[in-house]
Amino acid sequence: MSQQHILFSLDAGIARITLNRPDRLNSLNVDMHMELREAIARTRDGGARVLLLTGAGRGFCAGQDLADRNVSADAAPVDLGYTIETYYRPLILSLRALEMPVICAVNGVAAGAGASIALACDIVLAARSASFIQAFCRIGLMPDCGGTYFLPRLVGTARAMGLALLGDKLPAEQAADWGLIWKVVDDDKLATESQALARHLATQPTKGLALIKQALQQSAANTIAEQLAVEAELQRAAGKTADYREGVAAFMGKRPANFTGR
Ligand code: T3D
Repeated sequence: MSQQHILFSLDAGIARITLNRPDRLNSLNVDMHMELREAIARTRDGGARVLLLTGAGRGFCAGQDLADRNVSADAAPVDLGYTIETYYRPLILSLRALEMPVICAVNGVAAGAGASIALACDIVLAARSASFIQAFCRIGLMPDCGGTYFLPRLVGTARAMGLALLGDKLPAEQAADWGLIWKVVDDDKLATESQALARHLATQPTKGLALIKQALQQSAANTIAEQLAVEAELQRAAGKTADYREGVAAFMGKRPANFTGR
């Protein structure tokens, strides 16, 4: 696959995608979207048990590449709905649907769609110097890529409104304090900590983890009765996995489990 704008590797169950346009703070253009799409498909189909997403250079992702648009006064209006539908919506949905944990290691600023992409991941680690910016309002747009879905659910409506209407920089530590992300680590520890987390998750019961992810995603729209039904259905599936048998056998045998992801 082409790797002009991203780097992709798959090794020992760990798929790794690095957004790689550091001189543009890894902002997204169409080619990058297409490479990402292919990398996520290879992650899904290639036996990976965890995906680790990060950025090259000093930024994680500054959202849409604004130089990719002709918005001069005499140009025809750009149909942003088209680009959202064609590129961003499938990207967010594919990350959410991956049947494995997706770790995001936010190595620097995450702005606009870059922030939303991070929030679409399952476990977000950020470098202490990183930040999150709902930059959309600064250019007359509104949060997209699930921003209006993730923000109020993660930090509540008051903070979501403030972030989205003001576009202020939210430092990583405050993002963790507010519950927007999982954890902050020192800058020089981000690579090793995120890799260690990926290594750990790649040895865990992958199907069970995928079911946890699915259940928590579904809970956002469900009543307690509906969610109990979801839990029953998904637990039924978990109970049929080889890793469930192995987990119980290992517990009873007082030995470490050897999960295969099946
Ligand atoms: O269009 C659609 O399809 C709709 C979808 C929209 C989704 C969106 O994401 S809309 C939001 C787009 N993103 C932004 O508005 C953020 C723009 N960037 C910034 O505000 C700042 O760059 C940051 C706050 C993220 C970081 O600031 P700073 O001072 O650390 O870096 P910088 O100097 O601004 O940026 C470094 C370089 O990257 C610079 O290029 P240069 O001057 O060195 O040649 C800058 O122009 C470039 N860059 C940064 N962000 C983008 C970008 N180039 C193109 N597009 C960008 N988004």
